[in-house]
Amino acid sequence: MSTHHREHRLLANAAAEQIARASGVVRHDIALTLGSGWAQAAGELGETLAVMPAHEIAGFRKPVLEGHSGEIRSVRLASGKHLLVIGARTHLYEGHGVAAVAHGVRTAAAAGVSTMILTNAAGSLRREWKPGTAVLIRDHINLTGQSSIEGATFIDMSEAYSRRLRELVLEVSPDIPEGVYVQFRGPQYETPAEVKMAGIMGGDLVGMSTTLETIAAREAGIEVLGISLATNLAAGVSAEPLSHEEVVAAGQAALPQLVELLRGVLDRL
Ligand code: 8IG
Repeated sequence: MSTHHREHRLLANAAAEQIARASGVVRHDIALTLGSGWAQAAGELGETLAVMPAHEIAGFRKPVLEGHSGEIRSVRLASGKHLLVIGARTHLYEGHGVAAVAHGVRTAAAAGVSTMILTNAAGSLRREWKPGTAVLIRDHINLTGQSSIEGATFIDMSEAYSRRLRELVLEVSPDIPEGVYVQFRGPQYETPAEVKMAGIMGGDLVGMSTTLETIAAREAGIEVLGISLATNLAAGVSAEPLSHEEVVAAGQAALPQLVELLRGVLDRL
């Protein structure tokens, strides 16, 4: 194992220890990363045992985005399982590197998590997915040109987004559409030509997160469920220009359905 590897692991272990100390929960079962628009769901999933400002936990930073809570929360679910809610995500476009991006997942792994739910807000290539539509991520295309792992680590990605977990979501929400999420580095939104390219490649959603976290989770042996909230039609799909305010507003309007979906899934895990 490389020195880098060991440093990342040590930082994640330190963070997990802080979380265990603050919450009194030695091992968490499930982690949930909340993307833009999903933050408000955090308090509605079970009994909160502890809330911590993420920047007080090793390796996390203050969120730069409206729509991210910047909190890490330990929640006891009705089932008795322990959920770690990560309301702080570092994006590749912030420029802190891939290790910062993967830190939430590595912390979840160090906290004992075996299932990771990654949520995000995304642009949609499908006109029929109106702003506020939740979409199950079936697969991804990583266009960042980067990976969150290093070395001769040949992780199998043939079912990166667990079929078992997707089927479970379909039990809760039979009409939820499925799509392929394409991650661009950002921070600029795509040009219409780039969106068209993503579509030709087989993409349905465009965003700036998730794929590098999924890779880190698969490396750690964690089962991944990905859910996007389609908050805008991608550039060129609609005549409207893109705005972050639109994203936040669509998230707010969709919140009750998102909470219901998450609760349904968490109940079955
Ligand atoms: I919300 O249209 C949201 N995030 N790359 N493109 C990219 N990221 C996004 C978009 C979008 N909408």
